[in-house]
Amino acid sequence: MEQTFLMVKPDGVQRNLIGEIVTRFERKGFKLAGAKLMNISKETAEQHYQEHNDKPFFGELVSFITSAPVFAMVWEGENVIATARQMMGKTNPQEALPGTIRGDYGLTVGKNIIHGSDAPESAKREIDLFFNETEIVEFEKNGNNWV
Ligand code: FUP
Repeated sequence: MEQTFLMVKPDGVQRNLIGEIVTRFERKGFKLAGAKLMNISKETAEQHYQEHNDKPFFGELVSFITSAPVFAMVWEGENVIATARQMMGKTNPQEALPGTIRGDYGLTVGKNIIHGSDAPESAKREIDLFFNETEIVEFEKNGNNWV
């Protein structure tokens, strides 16, 4: 089954949005396969955002994501990578539609509440960067057969 890496960023954790965000993905029908509250090291942050390392906002990005705990998650389900991106909304919360997480709760592009992998390759890379094998739980869920 397809998996994606989602992360409530420091602003989302500070604003008590972990529960709200988890609820949205649960209600949609996805299955939580791993989750932890953690501080990200500078090295992990730089690896995570490696595609942006030549951008002017790279320094700010790394210092923001390491400034306070994040809530890292692995979610599972049919087409979860693309669907989670739709549920998050556009990168800039000013362009994100109401009903999306960034559209409902975000104000600026620097503090946009949530991260989600954008493709199968980045999902695999990001899951491997943040989770070891024992932290990903394989289990059957009663009532999940309808999806
Ligand atoms: P997304 O995949 O939607 O998280 O967006 P990107 O990978 O393009 O950007 C990663 C993060 O960089 C964003 F969440 C916020 C930050 N960013 C800026 O601060 N300024 C920009 O102009 C673009 C992105």
